[in-house]
Amino acid sequence: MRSFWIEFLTAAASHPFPAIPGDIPTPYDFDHSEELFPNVPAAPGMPCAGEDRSIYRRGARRWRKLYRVNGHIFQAKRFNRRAFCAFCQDRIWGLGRQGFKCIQCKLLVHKKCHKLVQKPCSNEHVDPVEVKEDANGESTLGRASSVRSRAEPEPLPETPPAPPAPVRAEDLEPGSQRHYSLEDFELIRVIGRGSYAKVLMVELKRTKRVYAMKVIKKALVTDDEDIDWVQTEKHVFETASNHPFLVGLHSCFQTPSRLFFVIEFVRGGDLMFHMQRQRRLPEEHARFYAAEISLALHFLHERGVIYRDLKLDNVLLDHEGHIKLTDYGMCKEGVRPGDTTSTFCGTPNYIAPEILRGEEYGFSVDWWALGVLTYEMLAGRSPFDIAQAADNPDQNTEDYLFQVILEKTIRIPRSLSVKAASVLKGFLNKNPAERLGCGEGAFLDIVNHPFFKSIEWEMLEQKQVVPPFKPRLEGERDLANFPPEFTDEPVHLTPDDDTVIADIDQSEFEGFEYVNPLLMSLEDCV
Ligand code: ISQ
Repeated sequence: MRSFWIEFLTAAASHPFPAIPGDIPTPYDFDHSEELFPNVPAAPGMPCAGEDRSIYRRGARRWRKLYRVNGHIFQAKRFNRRAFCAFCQDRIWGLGRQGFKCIQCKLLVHKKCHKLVQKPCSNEHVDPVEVKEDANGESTLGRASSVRSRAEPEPLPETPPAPPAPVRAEDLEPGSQRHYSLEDFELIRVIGRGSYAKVLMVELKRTKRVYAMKVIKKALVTDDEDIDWVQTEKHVFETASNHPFLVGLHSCFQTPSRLFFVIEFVRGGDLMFHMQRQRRLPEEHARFYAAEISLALHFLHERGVIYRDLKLDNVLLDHEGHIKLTDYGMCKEGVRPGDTTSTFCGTPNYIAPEILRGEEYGFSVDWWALGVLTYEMLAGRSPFDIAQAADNPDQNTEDYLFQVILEKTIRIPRSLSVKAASVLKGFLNKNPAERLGCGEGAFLDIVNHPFFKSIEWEMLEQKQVVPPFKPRLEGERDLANFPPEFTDEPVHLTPDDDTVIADIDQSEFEGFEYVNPLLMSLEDCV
């Protein structure tokens, strides 16, 4: 059986991140971190003069697995209604994605039966799918949007169930489970935007507390794998709400057209924003952030979660300067020690070699990404920046970047200390079995690495270590640490379009509502 992948989340490029040309051997000097980048891009998302485009805000992507058998292109599918396997005739039933559906001829089969299908794919009217062989002799499809539009949506039930009527928090008895609705919040500003979601700063009217609100259009997540992504994000949020370095969830609710995650608001902006202003960080600062991130990753790993999307944009700073990881949509849950998975996903610059090689992988991919991020903090550029790449179109492609990640020996700037160079080499080992954090000693190897010698890990986890940098903030609602191209955007949500809503299978979102009991009881104290 040959499997191949579709790319389906597109990058959301925006701010420039100034690259420092070459590895200039500068003596280690704290003042370097204070230099402001003098250039201003012509427009948001455009590179500055002399800047390398390779470090930008980029959206994460997930490449979808498809299976080719006898001309069919099968995709894992969840069936909400009665469906029968075209091979064994038995019913395909139960929760989850038990079935496979050919995206061309719509043949439905059990996952267990799909390799046995003898009947060739009958569908002639579908455009040929662009297929590219990959390094493993497997094939890669073009962008998912084109493929998705080819596959007809499942016929909807005649009257799609409406989402549960929103219940206003005030209308319920104190102590009972209360759901929120959009009317409970005042929308204040846009603070971020990704491939699927927009993030707003909002106020809960009753308490006047400020939250971040992630808004996702349901029409963009009607595909099965996208719905899994929403579920995963919600589960991981619930787990994350118990750790100081992970953003926690306040509540979830929905309207006919949108899903809303109400998240704790983290005021200090993200590391991408700060790196854009500081060129590179002193080792002391990078050590602090890398150590707090390590604790957050270790917490997730211990609970069976691979984070899979560590990058500067996903590391937020709170008002004191402690980190908080956000965005759990790429996470893989339910991974036990030694378990592996194989989905090709992540943000290109941070994708580990084992993912690119198409190998099964585990928690190792997060330690690789931490290596890339720590390199960026210390060197002020990506380890995979290619000098003169901007002049050569062949070197500006994603395939070329992947080739560099797989093959290029990483050069560590000579300005870095021996311990910093050693930790970078440890995390950026292309062999996951030998990578720092992945061997016998696992997390203890990180804790005991000489680069982290000055870290008092227990104090750090209790937020008892004073952060090296305190974001400048004038008041609780100061948005100075958020990119103006977001905060200047109008905050309104476009009115619902009935024709779009008619195409949404609302049953997919049943049970999305959630209220974090811990935060609720805090609110009751207000
Ligand atoms: C919380 N606070 C600030 C920004 C955020 C961006 C995404 C998700 C949560 C956030």
